[in-house]
Amino acid sequence: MVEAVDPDEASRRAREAGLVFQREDPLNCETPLGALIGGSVMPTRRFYVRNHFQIPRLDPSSWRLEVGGLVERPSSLSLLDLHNMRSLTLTVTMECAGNGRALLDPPTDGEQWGLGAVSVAEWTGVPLVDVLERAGVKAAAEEVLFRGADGGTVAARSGVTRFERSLSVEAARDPDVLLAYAMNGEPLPVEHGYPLRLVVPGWYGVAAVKWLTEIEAIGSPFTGFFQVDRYIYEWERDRRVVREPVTLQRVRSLITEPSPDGEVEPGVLAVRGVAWSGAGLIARVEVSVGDGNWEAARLVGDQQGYGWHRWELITRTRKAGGTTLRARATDLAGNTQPERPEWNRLGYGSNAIHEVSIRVR
Ligand SMILES: Nc1nc2c(c(=O)[nH]1)N[C@H]1C(S)=C(S)[C@@H](COP(=O)(O)O)O[C@H]1N2
Ligand SMILES: [Mo]
Repeated sequence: MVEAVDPDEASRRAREAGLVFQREDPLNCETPLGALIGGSVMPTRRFYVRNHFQIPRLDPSSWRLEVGGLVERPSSLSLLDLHNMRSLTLTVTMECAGNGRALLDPPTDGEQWGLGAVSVAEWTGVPLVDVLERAGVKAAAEEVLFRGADGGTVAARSGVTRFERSLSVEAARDPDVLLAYAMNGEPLPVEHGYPLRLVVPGWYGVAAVKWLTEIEAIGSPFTGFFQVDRYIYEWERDRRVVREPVTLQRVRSLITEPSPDGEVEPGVLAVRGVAWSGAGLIARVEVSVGDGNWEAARLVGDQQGYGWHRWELITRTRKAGGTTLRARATDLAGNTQPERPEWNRLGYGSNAIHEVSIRVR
């Protein structure tokens, strides 16, 4: 196995940045809600971290990306080779499929994420399709498999399981899927996949394999642990369990201001937040104050690429005392947030309407 980053070192950095801890080892922490507002990207040190295993420390001089399997021209690319290829920079929202899991009732297994397992960054790298074209994916290939350098033991599987995920050849050929080596204009930090990670715009974060070392074109559907044992919705529909892979981020908005349990002055009330969806741009965000009607919030500025859309509603407080703010986003594909999260056994895609309690003085 490769050398691991000292867990104390990684958690000290996360603590200094004010991240909210789920677990120290492997390091898992979320962005504080109030930090989600402000810019169109999240400063890198405050970007949430989701790791299944210890963080591998890869040596950039010996690191290679092996491209093989069902391809005409297997290759081994160095970082310099990748830097010398066409680059693309995209603003992309990353969200863990487990974001909001703590709101599920009854609780499910898995990290009990609040609502901060989401962030936006500007990612720079080589379009994956360019690397696939160079290698020449054979017609017999069905999927492209991405292998990270990290691994460990997992439930009900023997030996060491690497972090591996696949995409269909069609999804992998999307011109915006990146082999990213930079985040917010700097080399990827070790927590976020140094020296190379996949970024799949619109998809839940699990697709974005960090510490990438191998790409393999394969002829049948991949059945690894993180593909079929986890990151699967198990919905109950008509008394039957339906299994469906976790793919696109479900539409969601978050209220970032005022902060939960905050106190506000009577009179003018500014409600602000962010909204995003993997299925398309945000069409509208509506806010309700107390038991009031839904009011349309204003979408602020342009949405940057696949980043989130900031929104605000300037309204008035109704009366003194406790009240509830709710925000509901709808995307251009017509998806809207449900009143209650749709419970599923492994607790993914919990995107119910965000509710924040405040007190009017
Ligand atoms: N190699 C590897 N890649 C990984 C993971 C991992 O544990 N190992 N976690 C995935 C999950 S579930 C998420 S949500 C994102 C989180 O990326 P971040 O830590 O940069 O926020 O990385 C994905 N890529
Ligand atoms: Mo995730």
